[in-house]
Amino acid sequence: MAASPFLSVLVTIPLTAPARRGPVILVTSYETTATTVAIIGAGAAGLTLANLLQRCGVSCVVLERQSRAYVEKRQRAGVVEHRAVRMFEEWGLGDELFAGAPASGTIEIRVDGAGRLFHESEYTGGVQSRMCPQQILVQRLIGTFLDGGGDLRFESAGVALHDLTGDQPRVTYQDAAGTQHEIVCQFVAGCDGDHGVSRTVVPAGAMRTYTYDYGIGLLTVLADVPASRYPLFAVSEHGFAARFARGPNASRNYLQCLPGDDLANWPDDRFWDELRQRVGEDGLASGPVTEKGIVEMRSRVHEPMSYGRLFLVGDAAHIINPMGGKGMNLALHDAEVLARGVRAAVRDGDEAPLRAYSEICLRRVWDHQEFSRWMTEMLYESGDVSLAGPFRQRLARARLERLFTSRAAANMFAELMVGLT
Ligand code: RFL
Repeated sequence: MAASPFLSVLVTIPLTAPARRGPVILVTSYETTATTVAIIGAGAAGLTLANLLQRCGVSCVVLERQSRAYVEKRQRAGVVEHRAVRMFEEWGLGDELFAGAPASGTIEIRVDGAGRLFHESEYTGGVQSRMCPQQILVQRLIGTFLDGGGDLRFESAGVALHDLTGDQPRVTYQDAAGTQHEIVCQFVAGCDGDHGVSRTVVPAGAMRTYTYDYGIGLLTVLADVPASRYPLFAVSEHGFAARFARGPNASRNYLQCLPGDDLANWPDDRFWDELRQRVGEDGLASGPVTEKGIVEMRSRVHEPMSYGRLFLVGDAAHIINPMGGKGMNLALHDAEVLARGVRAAVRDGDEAPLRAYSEICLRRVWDHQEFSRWMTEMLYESGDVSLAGPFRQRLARARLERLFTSRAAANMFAELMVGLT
């Protein structure tokens, strides 16, 4: 169903007009589009929602602040969990999105330089996640949406949300040529990440925020050098380190660092030396560093994930520390729950699924927040004894050992990693 553009005019009369020349009338013309869902943000969440709505014939317009080139290059996550792969397959998008994406069924956990492989698929009945760098997923989601005639507007500036508690919310913005636009819709999907505009319009008191600060810093380095053979988690007295593939010739590397650490403390040479020491590989090859940053290990959840006809999706509603690789996967889950809710409301006049949106999503969000915290404590405390002391270090190592000695423990870990439930 295509969006329908028409033109509307907003007349603004200033309160204090010059007396002698009569009132000045400022005319702001808007190009107006009517659609069912206005989607703010073309990240993993917004683009997934847009594609699913397109598949069920519900019109939508996607507004993205950045350029297409920018969003198609932004590298973050690397693994799409099995549940999300299955979800895309069920919506008929599996082939387009995951062509050539290898399965991800084994991880390596290295303690003091001694590595052991954990074959997730042994505990999941052979079910595996897929390795698909986030920017590739985004590129493909953009391609499928546009190929299907989708309305996706890059470089949309000054997005503002209006009338969210009425029957007909509106979204206004300005395009790159300076033209003012207005989208009149039934629902607004705030898919604009943690620093977007959508959540900021929710009045104080209408939403509760839960925050957890791990008190740890995490240096993340993207480099043009292949990763280790398997996703690698390394634990040692020198601190935590991890390496993951981001395509065949690139890797995202992580090093535990001090909270509030400064990037200036991490010249490339120091980073590579420290990585070699922590993974116990003197010969580990270095390569050109393409991005470097420090992530504060922090998690946050905003409840409920909706306000009036605004629905927050993905990072706009919750952020999770990178341990366990759940941020993008939660965003994909939210998007599907919302797509189903909108479809029921539009097609069947049934708004009950939309009313349940927040509750359904939050169940998974909290489950994965718990997993992420559990995994973070186990891996970080197993290594750096200064984090929680020698007694807890021994406890953390016992917990880690259990993954290789208890089938029940291994099942739980594998299920959560792969996103079976
Ligand atoms: P995104 O991807 O941030 O997309 C939001 C989009 O909204 C746009 N936007 C606006 N557009 C219009 N008007 C405005 N006012 C706007 N404000 C913002 C932005 O330009 C952007 O295009 O949020 P989304 O879609 O909810 O997706 C969430 C995921 O991106 C995020 O959870 C993951 O990247 C987190 N994450 C990881 N998740 C995983 O599942 N596995 C991982 O291995 C993983 N690694 C990572 C990560 C996040 C990282 N960062 C950001 C610290 C590694 C890193 C380094």
